[in-house]
Amino acid sequence: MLTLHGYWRSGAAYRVRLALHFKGVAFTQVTHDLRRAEHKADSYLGLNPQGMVPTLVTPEGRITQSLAILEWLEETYPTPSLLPSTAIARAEVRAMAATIACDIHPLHNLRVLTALRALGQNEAGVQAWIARWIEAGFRALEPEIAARGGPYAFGRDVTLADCCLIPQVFSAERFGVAMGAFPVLSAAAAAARASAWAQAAHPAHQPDADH
Ligand SMILES: N[C@@H](CCC(=O)N[C@@H](CS)C(=O)NCC(=O)O)C(=O)O
Repeated sequence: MLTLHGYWRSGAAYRVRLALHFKGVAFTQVTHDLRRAEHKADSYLGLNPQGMVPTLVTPEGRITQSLAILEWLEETYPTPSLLPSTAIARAEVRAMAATIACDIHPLHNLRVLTALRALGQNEAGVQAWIARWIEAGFRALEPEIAARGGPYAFGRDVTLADCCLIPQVFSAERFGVAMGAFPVLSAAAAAARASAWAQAAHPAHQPDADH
Protein backbone atom coordinates (compact mmCIF):
# COMPACT_ATOMS: atom_id res chain seq x y z
CA MET A 1 0.00 0.00 0.00
CA LEU A 2 1.19 3.49 -0.83
CA THR A 3 0.98 6.36 1.66
CA LEU A 4 0.76 9.93 0.44
CA HIS A 5 1.92 12.57 2.89
CA GLY A 6 0.20 15.75 1.82
CA TYR A 7 -2.29 18.42 2.63
CA TRP A 8 -5.71 18.94 1.04
CA ARG A 9 -4.92 22.38 -0.43
CA SER A 10 -1.36 21.62 -1.54
CA GLY A 11 -1.13 21.92 -5.31
CA ALA A 12 1.86 19.59 -5.46
CA ALA A 13 0.05 16.88 -3.44
CA TYR A 14 -3.02 17.40 -5.66
CA ARG A 15 -0.88 16.49 -8.72
CA VAL A 16 0.00 13.17 -7.14
CA ARG A 17 -3.58 12.42 -6.07
CA LEU A 18 -4.71 13.03 -9.65
CA ALA A 19 -2.22 10.51 -11.03
CA LEU A 20 -3.08 7.94 -8.34
CA HIS A 21 -6.82 8.20 -9.01
CA PHE A 22 -6.36 8.27 -12.80
CA LYS A 23 -4.40 5.03 -12.58
CA GLY A 24 -6.72 3.50 -10.00
CA VAL A 25 -3.89 2.90 -7.51
CA ALA A 26 -4.97 2.44 -3.88
CA PHE A 27 -3.33 4.72 -1.31
CA THR A 28 -3.80 6.13 2.15
CA GLN A 29 -3.17 9.72 3.15
CA VAL A 30 -1.39 11.36 6.07
CA THR A 31 -2.05 15.07 6.40
CA HIS A 32 0.39 17.76 7.49
CA ASP A 33 -1.40 21.04 8.15
CA LEU A 34 0.77 23.68 6.49
CA ARG A 35 -0.97 26.49 8.39
CA ARG A 36 0.22 24.91 11.64
CA ALA A 37 3.73 24.23 10.24
CA GLU A 38 3.27 20.49 10.74
CA HIS A 39 5.42 19.94 7.63
CA LYS A 40 8.38 21.35 9.60
CA ALA A 41 8.07 18.82 12.45
CA ASP A 42 11.19 16.71 13.07
CA SER A 43 9.19 13.54 12.55
CA TYR A 44 8.27 14.65 9.01
CA LEU A 45 11.70 16.09 8.13
CA GLY A 46 13.03 12.54 8.35
CA LEU A 47 10.79 11.69 5.39
CA ASN A 48 11.17 14.96 3.52
CA PRO A 49 14.29 16.94 4.51
CA GLN A 50 12.97 20.00 2.62
CA GLY A 51 9.92 20.11 4.88
CA MET A 52 7.51 20.18 1.98
CA VAL A 53 4.59 18.08 0.86
CA PRO A 54 4.10 15.73 -0.89
CA THR A 55 6.09 12.64 0.00
CA LEU A 56 5.02 9.23 -1.24
CA VAL A 57 5.98 6.27 0.91
CA THR A 58 6.25 3.09 -1.17
CA PRO A 59 7.30 -0.47 -0.28
CA GLU A 60 10.65 0.33 -1.96
CA GLY A 61 11.29 3.60 -0.16
CA ARG A 62 10.05 7.15 0.06
CA ILE A 63 9.95 9.62 -2.82
CA THR A 64 9.91 13.40 -2.55
CA GLN A 65 9.23 15.96 -5.30
CA SER A 66 5.90 15.62 -7.08
CA LEU A 67 7.37 15.32 -10.59
CA ALA A 68 9.62 12.46 -9.45
CA ILE A 69 6.62 10.81 -7.81
CA LEU A 70 4.57 11.17 -11.02
CA GLU A 71 7.35 9.59 -13.06
CA TRP A 72 7.69 6.71 -10.57
CA LEU A 73 3.94 6.12 -10.71
CA GLU A 74 4.06 6.11 -14.51
CA GLU A 75 6.89 3.55 -14.54
CA THR A 76 5.40 1.38 -11.82
CA TYR A 77 1.77 1.50 -13.01
CA PRO A 78 2.12 2.09 -16.77
CA THR A 79 -1.55 1.48 -17.57
CA PRO A 80 -3.44 3.71 -18.09
CA SER A 81 -0.55 5.84 -19.23
CA LEU A 82 -0.03 9.51 -18.53
CA LEU A 83 2.59 9.88 -21.26
CA PRO A 84 2.25 9.75 -25.06
CA SER A 85 3.88 7.10 -27.24
CA THR A 86 6.65 9.08 -28.96
CA ALA A 87 9.79 10.51 -27.37
CA ILE A 88 9.17 13.99 -28.73
CA ALA A 89 5.59 14.05 -27.43
CA ARG A 90 6.73 12.80 -24.02
CA ALA A 91 9.31 15.59 -23.89
CA GLU A 92 6.63 18.14 -24.79
CA VAL A 93 4.31 16.89 -22.05
CA ARG A 94 7.18 17.02 -19.53
CA ALA A 95 7.96 20.57 -20.65
CA MET A 96 4.36 21.63 -19.98
CA ALA A 97 4.47 19.97 -16.57
CA ALA A 98 7.79 21.66 -15.78
CA THR A 99 6.50 25.08 -16.82
CA ILE A 100 3.94 24.72 -14.04
CA ALA A 101 5.84 22.74 -11.42
CA CYS A 102 9.24 24.44 -11.82
CA ASP A 103 8.46 27.95 -13.07
CA ILE A 104 4.99 28.95 -11.80
CA HIS A 105 4.14 27.12 -8.60
CA PRO A 106 7.44 27.64 -6.68
CA LEU A 107 6.98 31.40 -6.87
CA HIS A 108 3.72 31.37 -4.90
CA ASN A 109 4.14 28.55 -2.43
CA LEU A 110 3.76 29.23 1.26
CA ARG A 111 7.41 29.82 2.12
CA VAL A 112 7.85 32.40 -0.66
CA LEU A 113 4.70 34.31 0.33
CA THR A 114 5.78 34.15 3.99
CA ALA A 115 9.18 35.58 3.03
CA LEU A 116 7.60 38.39 1.01
CA ARG A 117 5.41 39.36 3.97
CA ALA A 118 8.40 39.18 6.34
CA LEU A 119 10.25 41.58 4.04
CA GLY A 120 7.39 44.06 4.50
CA GLN A 121 5.32 43.43 1.38
CA ASN A 122 1.64 44.25 1.96
CA GLU A 123 -1.25 41.96 0.90
CA ALA A 124 -1.93 43.90 -2.32
CA GLY A 125 1.72 43.46 -3.26
CA VAL A 126 1.63 39.77 -2.44
CA GLN A 127 -1.49 39.27 -4.56
CA ALA A 128 0.11 41.19 -7.46
CA TRP A 129 3.20 38.98 -7.17
CA ILE A 130 1.12 35.79 -7.30
CA ALA A 131 -0.90 36.99 -10.30
CA ARG A 132 2.20 38.17 -12.16
CA TRP A 133 3.88 34.76 -12.16
CA ILE A 134 0.78 32.67 -12.74
CA GLU A 135 -0.22 34.89 -15.67
CA ALA A 136 3.31 34.78 -17.13
CA GLY A 137 3.25 30.99 -17.13
CA PHE A 138 -0.31 30.74 -18.41
CA ARG A 139 0.47 33.18 -21.27
CA ALA A 140 3.15 30.75 -22.43
CA LEU A 141 0.96 27.68 -21.99
CA GLU A 142 -2.19 29.03 -23.68
CA PRO A 143 -0.86 28.72 -27.28
CA GLU A 144 0.90 25.43 -26.47
CA ILE A 145 -2.38 23.89 -25.34
CA ALA A 146 -4.30 25.45 -28.24
CA ALA A 147 -1.82 23.93 -30.71
CA ARG A 148 -2.75 20.41 -29.52
CA GLY A 149 -6.47 20.89 -30.23
CA GLY A 150 -7.91 19.74 -26.91
CA PRO A 151 -9.91 18.66 -25.12
CA TYR A 152 -7.04 18.14 -22.66
CA ALA A 153 -3.77 19.99 -22.17
CA PHE A 154 -1.92 17.80 -24.67
CA GLY A 155 -4.72 16.88 -27.06
CA ARG A 156 -6.99 13.88 -26.90
CA ASP A 157 -5.39 11.99 -24.01
CA VAL A 158 -4.93 12.86 -20.35
CA THR A 159 -1.24 13.30 -19.51
CA LEU A 160 1.08 14.45 -16.75
CA ALA A 161 0.45 17.97 -18.07
CA ASP A 162 -3.18 17.72 -16.87
CA CYS A 163 -2.00 16.49 -13.45
CA CYS A 164 -0.08 19.75 -13.15
CA LEU A 165 -2.54 22.06 -14.90
CA ILE A 166 -5.64 21.17 -12.86
CA PRO A 167 -4.04 22.13 -9.50
CA GLN A 168 -2.46 25.26 -10.98
CA VAL A 169 -5.85 26.49 -12.24
CA PHE A 170 -7.34 25.64 -8.82
CA SER A 171 -4.67 27.84 -7.20
CA ALA A 172 -5.17 30.62 -9.75
CA GLU A 173 -8.90 30.67 -9.00
CA ARG A 174 -8.26 30.55 -5.26
CA PHE A 175 -5.92 33.52 -5.52
CA GLY A 176 -8.41 35.44 -7.68
CA VAL A 177 -6.29 35.52 -10.85
CA ALA A 178 -8.31 36.81 -13.83
CA MET A 179 -8.66 33.81 -16.15
CA GLY A 180 -10.37 35.60 -19.07
CA ALA A 181 -7.14 35.78 -21.06
CA PHE A 182 -6.72 32.00 -20.95
CA PRO A 183 -9.87 30.45 -22.45
CA VAL A 184 -8.19 27.40 -24.00
CA LEU A 185 -6.17 26.58 -20.89
CA SER A 186 -9.27 27.03 -18.72
CA ALA A 187 -11.31 24.75 -20.97
CA ALA A 188 -8.62 22.06 -20.88
CA ALA A 189 -8.49 22.16 -17.09
CA ALA A 190 -12.29 22.07 -16.88
CA ALA A 191 -12.47 19.07 -19.22
CA ALA A 192 -10.04 17.04 -17.16
CA ARG A 193 -11.46 18.23 -13.84
CA ALA A 194 -14.92 16.96 -14.72
CA SER A 195 -13.84 13.30 -14.74
CA ALA A 196 -14.65 11.07 -11.76
CA TRP A 197 -10.97 10.34 -11.08
CA ALA A 198 -10.22 14.06 -10.97
CA GLN A 199 -13.17 14.77 -8.72
CA ALA A 200 -11.89 12.14 -6.28
CA ALA A 201 -8.57 14.02 -6.15
CA HIS A 202 -10.13 17.47 -5.67
CA PRO A 203 -8.99 19.28 -2.49
CA ALA A 204 -12.55 19.72 -1.25
CA HIS A 205 -13.07 15.95 -1.36
CA GLN A 206 -10.12 15.04 0.85
CA PRO A 207 -10.59 13.81 4.43
CA ASP A 208 -8.57 16.71 5.88
CA ALA A 209 -10.42 19.43 3.92
CA ASP A 210 -11.90 22.14 6.10
CA HIS A 211 -13.01 24.31 3.18
N1 LIG B 1 8.97 21.04 -5.88
C1 LIG B 1 8.14 20.49 -4.84
C2 LIG B 1 7.32 21.60 -4.29
C3 LIG B 1 6.48 21.17 -3.14
C4 LIG B 1 5.77 22.35 -2.50
O1 LIG B 1 6.00 23.52 -2.83
N2 LIG B 1 4.90 22.03 -1.57
C5 LIG B 1 4.23 23.06 -0.85
C6 LIG B 1 2.75 22.79 -0.79
S1 LIG B 1 2.04 22.87 -2.40
C7 LIG B 1 4.80 23.09 0.55
O2 LIG B 1 5.05 22.08 1.16
N3 LIG B 1 4.99 24.29 1.06
C8 LIG B 1 5.45 24.48 2.37
C9 LIG B 1 6.12 25.79 2.55
O3 LIG B 1 6.23 26.55 1.57
O4 LIG B 1 6.52 26.04 3.68
C10 LIG B 1 7.25 19.38 -5.42
O5 LIG B 1 6.91 19.46 -6.59
O6 LIG B 1 6.96 18.41 -4.69
